[in-house]
Amino acid sequence: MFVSTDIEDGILVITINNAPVNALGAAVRSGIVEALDMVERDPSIKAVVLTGAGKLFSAGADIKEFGKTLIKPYLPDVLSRLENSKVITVAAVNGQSLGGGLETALSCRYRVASRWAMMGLPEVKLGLIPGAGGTQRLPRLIGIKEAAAMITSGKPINAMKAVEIGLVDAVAENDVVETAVSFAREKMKTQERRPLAAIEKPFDWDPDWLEEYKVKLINHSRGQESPIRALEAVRATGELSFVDGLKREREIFSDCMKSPQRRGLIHSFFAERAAKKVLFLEGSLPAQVDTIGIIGAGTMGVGIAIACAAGGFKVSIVDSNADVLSAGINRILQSFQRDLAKGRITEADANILGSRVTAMASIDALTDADLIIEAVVEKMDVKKAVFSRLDRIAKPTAIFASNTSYLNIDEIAAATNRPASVIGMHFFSPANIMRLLEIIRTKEASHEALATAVTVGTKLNKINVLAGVCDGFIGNRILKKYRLQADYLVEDGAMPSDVDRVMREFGFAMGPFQVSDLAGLDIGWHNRRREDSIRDPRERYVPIADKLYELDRLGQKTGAGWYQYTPGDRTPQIDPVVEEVIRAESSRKNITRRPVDDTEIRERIIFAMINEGAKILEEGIASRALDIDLVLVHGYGFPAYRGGPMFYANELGLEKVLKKVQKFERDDPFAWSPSELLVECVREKRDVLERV
Ligand code: 3H9
Repeated sequence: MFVSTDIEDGILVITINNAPVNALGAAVRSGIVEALDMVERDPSIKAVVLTGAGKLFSAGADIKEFGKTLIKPYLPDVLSRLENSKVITVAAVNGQSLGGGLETALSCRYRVASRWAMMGLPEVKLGLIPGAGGTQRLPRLIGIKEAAAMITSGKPINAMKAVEIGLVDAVAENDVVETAVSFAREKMKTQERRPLAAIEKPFDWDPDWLEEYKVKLINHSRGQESPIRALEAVRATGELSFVDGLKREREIFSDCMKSPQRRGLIHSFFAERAAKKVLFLEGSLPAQVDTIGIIGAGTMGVGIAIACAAGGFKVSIVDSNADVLSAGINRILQSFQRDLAKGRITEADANILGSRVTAMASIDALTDADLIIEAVVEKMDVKKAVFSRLDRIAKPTAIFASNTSYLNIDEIAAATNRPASVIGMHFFSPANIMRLLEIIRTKEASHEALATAVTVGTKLNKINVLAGVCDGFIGNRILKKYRLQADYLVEDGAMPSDVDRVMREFGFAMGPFQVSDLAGLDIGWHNRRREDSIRDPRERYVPIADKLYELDRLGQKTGAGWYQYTPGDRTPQIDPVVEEVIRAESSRKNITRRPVDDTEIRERIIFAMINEGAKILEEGIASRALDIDLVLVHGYGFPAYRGGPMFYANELGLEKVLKKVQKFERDDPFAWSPSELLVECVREKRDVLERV
């Protein structure tokens, strides 16, 4: 039974019951229509209260139906019937009400919400726009400005905000359905409110404001089309009748449904959900973790500590340098105070969070930690010394994790007598904000240790991706190929600003050279020095970044790097000095600089990422293509609307990708050896890059 009904003294309570999220699939839509038929047939029914079973009202349309033939009744028609019901209708919004779920609530005459209800129209995050009247009804209810913000951002709002802006009529103190029933009884006595469809246009209709908003939105959307298309539909509320506005909304919705961006974003949505399921760990019991020890109170250690405290763990943070430790603790406490000032948490929450964190001067104090995360300097000998010390002092059941970004954790694990308890937990900076967590499966890691990291990561609200040991794991290994191609392109004839622009046009927030200026050229320099001893002599080496480093051009922090900056302004400006360094380097290597067009820039960088991703799969470093996509989207700014490099490769066609890789290989065989998996997929005409 996808929809149940219950008549209580003239009030029909309709409950959507479609676990896990009350999606509005065909059976639910039919169920609502049947319930509305009851209202038509039974004159004793004077009002309808519509709610959801369990914790949610409804997560909206059933995303699994997208791309398939649609089954009647269609949601817009169902909602039009609901809106035109001859009796009073009240939505009892018992929990999350998203997308079509909120559109359903908007088609009721009144809305009562529980205190924990969240309401939003997140369709743009799926590459769509609301397609069941949301763009037409919401602005008529709360005004064009609030509605445009909700619809184009996709962000949900809470019940307090909803009542403040008039999205809901009341917030229930107790049971929301009982409150909605009483509310309906009250409203039965008074004159009924008009349906939203009957309102001519939003009360704050302002085409000039919309135009300004659109300009900001285009700048902010980085090539993602759905927010701009959604605004186009919102605009119809002031320019067209309700009926024609609905038609406009429908046309745009159908356009978006066919777009590759919709496919990319829905791939990202399901990939995130799939990341919660790590098949080979199913059935493995995680260890009980109450206290997490963190070694190192620098930027990473501090971020990890904030995330762990927010995840409900007791945190002991250690640094042998007393100044660093006290600065670290201050930064942790300040971060809770900032959240308090921004209204994200209450004072009581801030105090609880603060009380969870303890500063320790020595590793030796971590005797009762259940999980210990090391975040010290990236030097193998330092890390080995830390782990060997831990081995002596930590309790036998403790699990050790290294936050290294590159180093061989098998080697670190070998410095202990319990390698099965050693894994990697590679956080991304700032660790309390970035959602990605690479969990590194060392050669001897026990399932218990890995399952523990997954459970802790989930409590920290991270997207967990398992990766094997190799230089840079998934993300930094692919990033290296990206960076190398960017450097080669510059040596061959492009300028950093060309490469950065093409990557921004592809959807990255910043190009590689801008990122380098932001991070600091010293980071790359140290990393290259680390690689000097392991770099294959056949690899083409571009020393331009070293030359800039030697000129003390460390990026934004020194006012000059790949670009120059005027004080107090982060806008990168092209610098003739850099162009001179680049030209001199090309000439020193006898490279005849040539025009490099945008397609070549894009393909060399993106195809290098795809080829490396395929190698990572073929070697078993990642077990699923979607894991690689998640890492690049959530850790490296790959545009989510392109799905990630592996999804994008499938969309382009693997044969096309392989042909180009083989063409590039002719110029630089070492950089471009094609992945065997890629070759195999093309040979076997498999259109999905996945090990089978
Ligand atoms: C829309 O409404 C279009 C309309 O405007 C117009 C139509 C004409 N459908 O996330 P979780 C599955 S577009 C189908 O892990 P949580 C999900 O895949 C829709 N399935 O739980 C997972 O399945 P599995 C606009 C869905 O508690 C399971 O439910 N709505 C849907 O962490 C649990 O999900 C949205 O964009 C769905 N709509 O978070 C809301 N939603 O177990 C999308 C979820 O097999 N949903 N599933 O892996 C969400 O944001 C979160 O799921 C929610 C719960 C916050 C609701």
